[in-house]
Amino acid sequence: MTSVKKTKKLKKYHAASKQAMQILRDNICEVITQGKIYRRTVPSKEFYVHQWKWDSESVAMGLIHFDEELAWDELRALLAGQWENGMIGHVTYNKDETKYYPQHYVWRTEKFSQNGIITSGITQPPILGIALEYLYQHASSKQKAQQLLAEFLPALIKYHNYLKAYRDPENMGLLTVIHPWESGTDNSPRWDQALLQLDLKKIPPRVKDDVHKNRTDNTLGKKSHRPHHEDYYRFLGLIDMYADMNWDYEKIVKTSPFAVKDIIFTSIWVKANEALAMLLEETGETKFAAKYRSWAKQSQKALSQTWDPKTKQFCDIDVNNGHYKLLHTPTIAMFLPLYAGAVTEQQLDILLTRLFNPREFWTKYPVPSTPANSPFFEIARYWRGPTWPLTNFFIYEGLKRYEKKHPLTKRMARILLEKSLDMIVEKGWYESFSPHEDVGEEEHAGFGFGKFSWTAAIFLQLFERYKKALAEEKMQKKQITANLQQPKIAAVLHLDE
Ligand code: 9WN
Repeated sequence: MTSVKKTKKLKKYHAASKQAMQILRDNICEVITQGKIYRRTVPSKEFYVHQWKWDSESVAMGLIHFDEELAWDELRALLAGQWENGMIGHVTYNKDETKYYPQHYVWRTEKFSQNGIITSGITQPPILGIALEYLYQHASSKQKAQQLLAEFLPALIKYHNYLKAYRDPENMGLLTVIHPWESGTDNSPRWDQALLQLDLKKIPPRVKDDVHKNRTDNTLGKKSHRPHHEDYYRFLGLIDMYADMNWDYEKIVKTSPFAVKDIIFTSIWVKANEALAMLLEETGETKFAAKYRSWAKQSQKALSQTWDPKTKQFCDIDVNNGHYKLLHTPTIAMFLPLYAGAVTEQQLDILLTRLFNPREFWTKYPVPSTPANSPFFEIARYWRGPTWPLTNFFIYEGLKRYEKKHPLTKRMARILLEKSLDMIVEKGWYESFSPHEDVGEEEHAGFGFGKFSWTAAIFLQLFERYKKALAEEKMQKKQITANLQQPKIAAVLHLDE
């Protein structure tokens, strides 16, 4: 790219980053509970009017680039609803809002609420530690950041201890999710097979009636972008079953028809433990840090063992009823072990061949959540096809983690970075995106709800990385020019002698 083109692009991204900041500011909601004010960013005012855990953790990492206080407040509001046992709900509800389905009462979790804050009874991928480390690294005052660590670390430790105790009861290093919503990739084909174990006939009619009468996502949003009714029966059926078990996680993990070792969740868990250990070392707690480093190492090893040589990919594992069954449907999940540093050289070769195959994952706007040539691929339906900025962010970071191990990774990471930014700038601030070129047809645009906080926050983070990459490239160019000039200078000097 010529330097004129580069400058033009930089200007375009810069203007878009201003829009991203505005979206984040506009999506902040102040909620007063028991006399305390909480500032929370909602994913989109069009539908998602509460606080979502992994959205919020990503949003905090976007906010830190222009308003530090807002960034810490975001996590503060999230942690205010943490349960006594350490669980952090995937949704922190605003009781005054009714737009979103399911509403708070569906969960029957009032008795576990803290500070009067009602949350769901399931969690989401554990980005919290990664977000805390990011905020700490980007804080303008190290002294203040140290104080903030003292405030936030106990909650993070409690959350990690909850996950280890209840989601890895076998101590095998792989974490169990008990609901597709916990994985964050709700209707991904990765769960199709496991979900079949929840017999639709066994779901109480009142649960199905509730879905029929009260579901709002497919009326406020486009039906073709959203999961099917049958998915919702199962999503709500599981919630009802767990509420009947009084949210006893030991029992739920043992007996639920949906209990799966999730490789996305576990890959993020590895990074989050590395981050927690680093933060503990920063505060002088070296011995304590070793425990979380060992959890990260254990999970790294366990992830590498989920590789299936037949299908040549990492696999989730269905652990329902104590049977361990690999789930083979190929999805974006297979690349997350890169982020965790759990990939051998041979596996890396295979993964890169699949990632850079235009028929599978390397589309015009990679990386689609389901391979473009898969029989399960549906261009606009949520996690069954569209490209999502957050998963692109993880894959980008994963490729960077391996940049010294394979000549292709650095170049491809750089291309993915630019394609992700272009996708958002060209298609808009949507929830997810068509992996194909926008040729003016609806199915090639952005999908889901608009003015999306997550997309804005990831844009800001990716833009930071883009600026850093440009600066590095400039330095390298300078270095090369200097090296080239070296012999000439020598020759000149020689002549002078
Ligand atoms: C259920 C908020 C959330 C994301 C999830 C995404 C979607 C919720 C829904 O929206 O899930 O949690 O109602 O569809 O799948 O990843 O956190 O943006």
